[in-house]
Amino acid sequence: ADQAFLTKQREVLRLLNKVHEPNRYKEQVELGNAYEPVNSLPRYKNPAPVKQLVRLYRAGSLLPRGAIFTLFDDTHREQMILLFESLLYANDWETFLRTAAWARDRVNEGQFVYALCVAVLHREDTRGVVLPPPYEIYPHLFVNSEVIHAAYKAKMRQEPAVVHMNFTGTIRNPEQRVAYLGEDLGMNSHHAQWHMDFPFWWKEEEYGIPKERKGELFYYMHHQLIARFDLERLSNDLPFVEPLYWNERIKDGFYPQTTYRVGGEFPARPDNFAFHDLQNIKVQQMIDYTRRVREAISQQAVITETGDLYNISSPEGINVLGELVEPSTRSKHREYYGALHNYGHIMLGQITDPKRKFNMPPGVMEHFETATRDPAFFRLHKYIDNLFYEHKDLLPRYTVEELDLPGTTIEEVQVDPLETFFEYFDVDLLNALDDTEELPDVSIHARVRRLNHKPFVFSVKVNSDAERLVTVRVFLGPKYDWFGQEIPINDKRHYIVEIDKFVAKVNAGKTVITRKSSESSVTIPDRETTKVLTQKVEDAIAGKAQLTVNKDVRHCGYPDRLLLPKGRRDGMPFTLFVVLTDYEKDKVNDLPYDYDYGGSVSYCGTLGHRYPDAKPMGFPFDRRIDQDSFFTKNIYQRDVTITFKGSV
Ligand code: CUO
Repeated sequence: ADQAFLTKQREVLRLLNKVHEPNRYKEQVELGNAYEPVNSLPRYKNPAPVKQLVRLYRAGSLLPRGAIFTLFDDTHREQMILLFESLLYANDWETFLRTAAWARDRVNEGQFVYALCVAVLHREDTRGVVLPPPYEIYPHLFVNSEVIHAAYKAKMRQEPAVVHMNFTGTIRNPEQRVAYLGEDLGMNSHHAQWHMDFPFWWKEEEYGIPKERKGELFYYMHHQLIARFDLERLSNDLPFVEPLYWNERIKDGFYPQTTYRVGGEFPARPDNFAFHDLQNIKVQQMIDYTRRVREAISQQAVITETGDLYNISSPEGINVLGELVEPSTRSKHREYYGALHNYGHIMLGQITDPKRKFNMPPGVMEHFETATRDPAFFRLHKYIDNLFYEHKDLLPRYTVEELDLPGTTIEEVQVDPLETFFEYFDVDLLNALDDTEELPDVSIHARVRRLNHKPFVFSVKVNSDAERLVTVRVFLGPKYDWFGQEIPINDKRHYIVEIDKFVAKVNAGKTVITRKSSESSVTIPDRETTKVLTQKVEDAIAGKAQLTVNKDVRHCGYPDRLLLPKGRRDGMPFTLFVVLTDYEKDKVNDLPYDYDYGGSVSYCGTLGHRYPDAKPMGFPFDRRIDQDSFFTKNIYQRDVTITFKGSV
């Protein structure tokens, strides 16, 4: 890395370090104090947002520092977007840094972190800059209250500490058996980063940064999260998730036992609680939106703002539907179809204080960092997912011509033994604690239990009549349901998770393709800690070591540890699928082997390139399946067993 890049990386880390502490870094403070954004308007490609931001700041109308920021609150979000746009429109790095240094001590820290992270992810001149993991920026959103209290105690006593964290609840709550997934740090940080890469509030034309197939990816990534949750449930003798509905009670309550840095505990929800009208969102409205979306699906056309009908029966229809339901700024008719999914998050987040009588802080569902902790998250998304499948199920089945890859046969698939286990992981809590003049920092970590698996290799033996490039698509699905019945393929497709997707060359004759679990296209490895990252940058700046920059570095990505579901102690049968398709037809970007960016393309797409697969996401399991004609010679299935090797 050159010095210019190292400076950027260092400044970004500083901006995000102990962000709740003002006056942290002398140079940045001076830079911020000396900067008058409104006197520097020509430094911005579009000066309107920064002008408006400063106006609100001077009027004292910004969300105060210390207050809880939620993206789902319109005012909070609009202010955050003003800052994001100020950062995005800064003409050069200098202006970007000055703007950020100015904002760091003046804007609410939640808004600041969000805007800064999204800007760093999208600016051309910060490509390759690595952000600290969200659980180190905001430990409060990732660990429970008990841990925070213990950490404070340790700091007061000036004793380094490792605090054990338990999953929320007790064994009397069956849902707790899968809390290890919903509360997994890597999973929550994947989800939070995904929403930073694909914000629902993104203005493609204005920013000039397209987010192609964003609506479809919203459907697909969340569908995969639920399918993965379902496989964990099955591994723990729990039935598949049931969708919720607006006029039905939510059977399982949730006690987050998590606390805000300032502002108290996250609100809890008792068992069998009903949805309530909020001040600005009514239960009946949600029912009406649902009805309209379902009408659009059954007619295969949505009504646009101009009253026209927009056809959704083509393979691109799912993208339009995704944008309608999330909704994104590209919703074909925001008024008419509402904001089914986003409002769902708010309805659940505010369920226990719907009239805001008690001024309770936002619920876990109102932050992407915490949403999956609540089992109702998966129920909300199952309900949304079922709408998507109502649509997908109206599309014609793939024909044999679409499925087949003539001349190519998978003869055999071999895979190492699949084994999972629990391990410990320590999270640095440094950012959780206040700085005090008298008390220096001591090392304090939370020790969490998390799922992992033994690395494995699989190999695919192919017989081909010619040399060709093939896309290899690997999936895993359940074999039996909760009742022990074998699941027919047309039902199974809903619970099939993607394991990998890559390009390989097959020769005329026989070829053996081998691939490692660590290469998977859905996952990323553990994120680098702030400490390690900071040290590396300082060493590189001092000329003591080299720092290699990966311009395609991804923060979004399912944790590699969770690639496999837990399985059972006595071995749990699953079905492994391998599908070969013609890469010449699948390729999108003009590069050799298009699936190589950043490692997590299947769930996270790419930043700055088109989604690298022309097929509908989830192909070929996204549509109805006729089991008699589905298994062409390039589609292979076999049983595999996942064995859980025990607990720490
Ligand atoms: Cu990711 Cu609902 O969209 O949490």
